[in-house]
Amino acid sequence: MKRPAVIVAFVALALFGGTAAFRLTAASGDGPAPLQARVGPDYIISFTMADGTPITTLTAGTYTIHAVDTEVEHNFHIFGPGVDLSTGANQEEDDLWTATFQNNNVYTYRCDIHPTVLNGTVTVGNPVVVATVAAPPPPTAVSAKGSGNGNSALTLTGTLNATVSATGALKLTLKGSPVKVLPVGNYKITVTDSSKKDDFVLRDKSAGYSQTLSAAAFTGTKSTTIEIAAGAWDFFSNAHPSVHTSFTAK
Ligand SMILES: [Cu+2]
Repeated sequence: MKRPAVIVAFVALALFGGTAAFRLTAASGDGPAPLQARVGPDYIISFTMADGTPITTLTAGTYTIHAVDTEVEHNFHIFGPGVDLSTGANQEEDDLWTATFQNNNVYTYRCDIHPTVLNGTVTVGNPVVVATVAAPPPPTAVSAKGSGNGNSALTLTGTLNATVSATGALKLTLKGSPVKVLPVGNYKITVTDSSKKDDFVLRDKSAGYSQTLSAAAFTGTKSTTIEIAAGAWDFFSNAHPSVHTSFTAK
């Protein structure tokens, strides 16, 4: 068996000049050089081409793997779709494996005893990566303009007081005075609602947007932070929407 192989190798060297890869091919009999799977000495795991180049990607196909496990305390385990090969955990080994890597998959190799320290992956083709969907942010107070809303870093321009009387009269005041012209900015609006029939709706007429600050059935006090953008605003109750009070923000 030895003699014919050596003869083939010499003939091939004469013909092609003999690259390192070719010599390995000739030495192993047939097919491409085996991939090198190695664990140990010490805390080292590697999966490389015959020339020592680390393998991170691989073309789908069938390969020979030369697995060398030099430490009793480690093993080399490679697994993924169609592949599950391992050296023994309590022994040293020198194996030749055949593995078929399927397209568009990720394969993992590791020491099963030290999986978080000794591990690696090989990507074959273009596997679909399932994106981790971030949890939606917690709900925050609503802004009439949809910006700066509920942000704790928000700079408040002022605090407005809104009231709904027991008889359904609505007021919006700043420092005790009815709001007629308001500087543009972010306002905390505290609504005190004493009516079970009336709501308090704040409307940005320029933007065509309205927000209910206090629902009809609600009585009590609640606060909302709202960005008041430049334009014409008013507020009213849906119990009697024809009665509305306007103000301007600028
Ligand atoms: Cu280990």
